[in-house]
Order: sequence, then C-alpha cells, then structure tokens
Amino acid sequence: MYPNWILRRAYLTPHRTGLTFENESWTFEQIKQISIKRTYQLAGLGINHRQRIAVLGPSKPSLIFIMYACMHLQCEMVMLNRKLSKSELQYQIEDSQVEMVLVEDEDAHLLPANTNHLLFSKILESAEEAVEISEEWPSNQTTTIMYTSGTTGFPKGVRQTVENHQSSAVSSVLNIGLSHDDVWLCAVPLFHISGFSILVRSLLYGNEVKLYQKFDQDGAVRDISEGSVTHMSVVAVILGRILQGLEEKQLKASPRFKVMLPGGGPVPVNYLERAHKLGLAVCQTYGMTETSSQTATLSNADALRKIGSVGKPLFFNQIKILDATSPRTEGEILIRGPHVTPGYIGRFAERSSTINGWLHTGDIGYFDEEGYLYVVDRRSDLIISGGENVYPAEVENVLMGHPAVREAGVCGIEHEVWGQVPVAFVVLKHDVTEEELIAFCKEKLAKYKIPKQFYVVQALPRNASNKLMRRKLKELMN
Ligand code: S0N
Ligand code: AMP
Ligand code: MG
Ligand code: MG
Ligand code: MG
Repeated sequence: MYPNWILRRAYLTPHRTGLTFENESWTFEQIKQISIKRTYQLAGLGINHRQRIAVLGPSKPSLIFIMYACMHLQCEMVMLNRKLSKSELQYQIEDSQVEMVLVEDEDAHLLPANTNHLLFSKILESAEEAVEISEEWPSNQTTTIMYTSGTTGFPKGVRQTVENHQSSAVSSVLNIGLSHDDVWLCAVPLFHISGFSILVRSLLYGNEVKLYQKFDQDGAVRDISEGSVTHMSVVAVILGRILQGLEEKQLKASPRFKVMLPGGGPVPVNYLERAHKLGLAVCQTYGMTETSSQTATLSNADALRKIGSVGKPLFFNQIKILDATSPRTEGEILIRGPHVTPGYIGRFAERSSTINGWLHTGDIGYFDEEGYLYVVDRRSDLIISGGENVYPAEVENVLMGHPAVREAGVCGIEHEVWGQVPVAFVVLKHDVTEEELIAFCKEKLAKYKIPKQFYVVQALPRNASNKLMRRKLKELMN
C-alpha cells in the first residue's frame, strides 16, 4: 500500500502553494478540500468507488480537482485527448467500457452523440454525499489509462498504476532533483503522461505547479527569463518556440531556472546547443506512455559533454539493447522496472506488455562505452508530429474506407514546424479530389493525423509476402 498522495501531501505541507493558474493559486490544503468536495459531489451523482470513468477537458484547475476526486474514489481514469475526432473518442469510450465521461462544459461538443456524460457544471452544483476516502492505495491499483497508437492501427489503452507513477516520480527526482520551492511549468496536456507526471511529482515532493491552459510562447519566455518557474517539460516544437522567443528578445534563462526536460520524440542537436548558449539547462529525456514518463534522462552535469544522448537509465530501472553484446551496437531498446505498465485494457487486455519482464519498445538505440543511451530511430513506423503520435496504419485504415481508394500507404516526412508530418500514397479505383479525401479524413481523424500531401500512384511498394514497405513510400514522391 502507498499513501493517498493528495491527503498525505496536505497533511505534510498544508500551507504551501501547490498550484497556480493565471492569477489564482491554491495551497495543498485547499487542493485537498476542493478535491474532497468534488469526491462527495461525484458520489452524490452515483459515481462509485473503483468505477472506470473517463475525463475530458482543457488544462485548467477544474480538471485537476475532478481528477483528484476520481483518485480519492480510486476510479480508473481514462484520459481522453481533446484533439481527437468524435470517432476516435468513440473508439476509446467503447473499448474502455467507461461508465461515465466527466467533461468540462466547453468540451461537451467533442463527445460522440449518446455518450453517457456529466458536465463539470452539473458536478459543481450537485448535492454532496459523504463517502469514505481511503488514506492508502494498493500499489497495483490503476490510476490512469492512456491510449497510445498500435501497429495494428487500433489504439491500446495503457494501464498506469499507483506504483508506476510513484516509482517514476521518485526516479525522476533522484536524477534531476526537485525541492519544495521549485515551480514546474506545465504547458503540455494533462491527458498525456508528459503533463500528468508533473502533477504526481508535485504531490510527492510538495513543489508548485504553474499550469498553462495551452502553451504560450510569450508567457513561457517571460516565466523562464524572470525565474518564476524552475522546471519545464517540453516537446521539441515547444523548445524551438522558446529558444526563438528568448533569442528574439535577447533574453537569457534566469539563474533560478534549473531544468528544461524535452522528450516525447527526438530533439534536434542544434536546439540543445542553442539552449546552452542561452543559459538554459536542457536534460534530454526518453520515455513513453508505457513507462509513465521518463525512463532515461541526461543529467545536468552531462548535458553538454553528452549532447544528443538521452542519458542513463533512471535509478530503479534497467535498459538493454536486444542482442547487443558490445557498446555502440544498435538494436531494439528493452526496458524493465517498476514504472513499466502491467498491461492494456479493452481489446488488448489479453496481450502481455512485456516478455520475461522486459518491455519491447520497438525503438532502436545503442549505449556508448560509458553507458549513455542514444535513441536513433523510433518504434516501427511511428510518426511523431509536434509530440503527438500518428500511426500510419490508423490513417491507412481510414483512407481505405473511402469508396475511391483501393490501397493506401502512409509515412512521415520531415517538417520544419512539427518535426514530422504524415503524407499519403493512394491507389485509386476512380477519380477523387484531394479536398474530398481531406474532408473524409476530417470526419474520422484528429487534425494532426490528416496527411499533408496526397500522391496518386499506380502501385504501392510491397515485399514478396505482399506486406507494405512503408520505408520505400518516400521514393514515390518524385
Ligand atoms: C506543440 C503544441 C503546443 C502545438 O499546439 P498549439 O500551438 O497550441 O496549436 P493549436 O493552437 O492547438 O492549433 C494550431 C494549429 O496547429 C495544429 N496542431 C496543433 N498541434 C499539432 C501537432 N502536434 N501536430 C500537427 N499539427 C498540430 C492544429 O491542428 C491547428 O491547425 P489549424 O490551424 O489548421 O486549425 C501541441 O501540439 C502540444 O502540446 N504538443 C505536445 C504534446 C505532448 O505533450 N506530447 C508528449 C506525449 N508523450 C509522452 O507524454 C511520453 C513522454 C513524456 O512523458 C515526456 C514528454 C515530454 C517531456 C517530458 C516527458 C516526461 O517524460 O516527463
Ligand atoms: P508515446 O507513446 O506518446 O508515449 O511516445 C513514446 C515514443 O516517443 C517512444 O517510444 C519513442 O519512439 C519516442 N520518443 C520519446 N522520447 C524520445 C527521444 N528522446 N528521442 C527519440 N524518440 C523519443
Ligand atoms: Mg505511444
Ligand atoms: Mg492547442
Ligand atoms: Mg507521443
């Protein structure tokens, strides 16, 4: 058993600020009081202990208080990505068999018709029913479920347990440190582990979270240069915008600023070099939904000497390269440790997430002679656009549903703004315009998954067993 993080934190440091948003802030005691009130209101509306429910809303304190109420109720929270299309949300709601979606009013229009849901406004005006709130949580209890794409084109719901989150937070701090007067800027979505893990670290260490509803270049540049924040988690696109902002305004990071944590995909080495010139300590990290955030992170001291590396495995976990017997041999990255998911839910519930305890990531990397990990290629065919995953199979499945499309192949190309974007290659049955295909995709896919270019081709590259060779698609562009 582990302590209920919210109650324990409020007990230890009730008066310390835990959260700020725009011009408001909340102490840990206030966070506890509000989250308990929401717990009783949810109970009043018939939400029971240990139910599986989904949450959907913009990154605002209201969402955090509802999530903490769900944690008091020991519910399994399915974290819905608000950029998804209705049909993608429908899939996750059905696959997870949630009993209810708790949704911020302004996001209600995102839900598919006939979804069982409760608006936040309804929860806030509901009568309270006092229920018991446990002081302790079982370590293997599922706290959150986050969907991540799969090679089959069907997203998988990944379980993240109390132990997964807690060991991840402890490992993080053993490496990069965190003290109670630090302030972690959260401008990445709370529905991703990049954002949610910032909350968990704050509850465990008692530091403040400064929450942005969405990333804001001017605000972040101000916070970093003035020293009102000390830590920030970013993806490459966000880091790029911060560097540009600092450079244009000829500002440097405040000496109070400690760590910029870029992850979720590769980070251009040029960004890392520019960051160091601006006095911005950058610790590249490698992590994923299945590991409840970081699994290897470069430490501050090594940041320049080992530029391009994602560092060493964090304290509690092991990383090895499949079949590698010497340094610099590339192979699939395997991970083992208390932060690795115990498995999936829904249609993938029977599929094991590990083999002999090792998570096979599909990512390719190597260790150097000193034991520093380098990630050289991402898992199978995954495209990462601005930190959001696009699985080619998912887009291909949608395109093949169009009556004019006989075959479809999707791959990623480099992109100035987003790092990578998807492009599509189609073999047609009859004529169709690009506009029609885009409109069709819009119905079914999040915007960032819609191919930026369409190429009509005579045939797709396939191997002897008729399998699509996505790596060869790019050759058809000329
Ligand atoms: C980069 C972000 C902020 C861009 O969003 P922005 O600027 O707010 O755009 P919008 O105003 O919403 O929309 C404007 C137009 O741009 C399109 N668009 C938006 N985002 C994308 C995108 N990603 N790709 C392509 N297009 C995009 C919109 O559709 C809109 O188009 P038009 O104008 O045509 O309507 C935003 O994308 C963002 O927040 N990205 C980050 C997401 C993220 O956090 N990913 C990480 C997921 N991975 C993990 O969580 C595991 C790794 C991890 O844990 C980690 C990761 C990072 C750092 C630390 C950790 C850790 O280990 O702790
Ligand atoms: P997600 O499923 O959204 O959690 O994305 C995790 C995936 O992002 C990993 O499996 C990698 O493919 C990729 N990734 C994360 N961090 C890095 C990094 N530092 N360098 C390269 N790829 C990364
Ligand atoms: Mg994933
Ligand atoms: Mg946005
Ligand atoms: Mg991702």
